[in-house]
Amino acid sequence: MDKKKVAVIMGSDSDWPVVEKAVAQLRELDIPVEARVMSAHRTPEQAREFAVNARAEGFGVIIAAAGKAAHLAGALAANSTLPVIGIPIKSSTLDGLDALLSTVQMPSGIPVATVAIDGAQNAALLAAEILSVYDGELAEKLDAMRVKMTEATIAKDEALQAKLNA
Ligand code: RP5
Repeated sequence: MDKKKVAVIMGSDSDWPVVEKAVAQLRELDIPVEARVMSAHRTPEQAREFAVNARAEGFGVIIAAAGKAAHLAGALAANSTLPVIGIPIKSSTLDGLDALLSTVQMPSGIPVATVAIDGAQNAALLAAEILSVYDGELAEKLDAMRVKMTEATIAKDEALQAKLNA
């Protein structure tokens, strides 16, 4: 079975400094990724076309990052039954709260799994977890990451205890 790709769509190139963390995480896990700038408002036809064809093009998950009145994730989800993960971007005077609410408050029937404001790494990890359902090798990599994280946190606690008890 061919490896499914992850699409990382951002509303503007100004979102890239956040979005690149998702791309980096996916690459680290050897997940094929394509990153595009497409906007629900500025290029609605291109966004729709992309979503309609995404499954046939070999994508397994779509990540959509947008700020302000962030309709990108919802607009992509409206045109595809692939899982869509929304990243609300902090690019406005409202510190991303506008994007969070615009992304998370989807009507019943059209889900968007929304991560934290600027939560690019978690978006990538959630995409990887979805793909890992049918990919044992990827599941092993995710399990190994968790073990490393646990060990790192325990080491931080030990370092703190050593400092406090010195
Ligand atoms: C949103 O508006 C984009 O996702 C970006 O976060 C924000 C600002 O876009 P630019 O004006 O910087 O292109 O659609």
